[in-house]
Amino acid sequence: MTIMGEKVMKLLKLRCNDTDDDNVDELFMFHNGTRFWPPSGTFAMVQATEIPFNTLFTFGPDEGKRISLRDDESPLGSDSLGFVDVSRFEPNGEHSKTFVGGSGGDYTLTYRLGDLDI
Ligand SMILES: [Ca+2]
Ligand SMILES: [Ca+2]
Repeated sequence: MTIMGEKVMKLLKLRCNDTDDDNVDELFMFHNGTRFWPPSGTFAMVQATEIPFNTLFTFGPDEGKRISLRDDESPLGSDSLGFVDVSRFEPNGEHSKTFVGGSGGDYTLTYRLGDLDI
């Protein structure tokens, strides 16, 4: 009997290459449509900075994941800064992708894929 490993994705860092707003964005992120970061409120980032993550997601039966980034514009809602799609069929190791499909800003997500023995 073969014991299968569980495919996992660990977020490593988020880099702000350029903000959407003039100076600072008020960020929050979603994993497959569920808000997960920050735990409450928003996180402020300015151009040419990055923050580390240590967030682990398991794929389970899913073939892919979507990480979405938004910039708060309270009280007028929020702006989409795009998404990063991750497939379980990408090779294990570190990857960096720029958020695409948003209305502005330029952000790069770095993550690692691997197999967790279960
Ligand atoms: Ca904005
Ligand atoms: Ca904003």
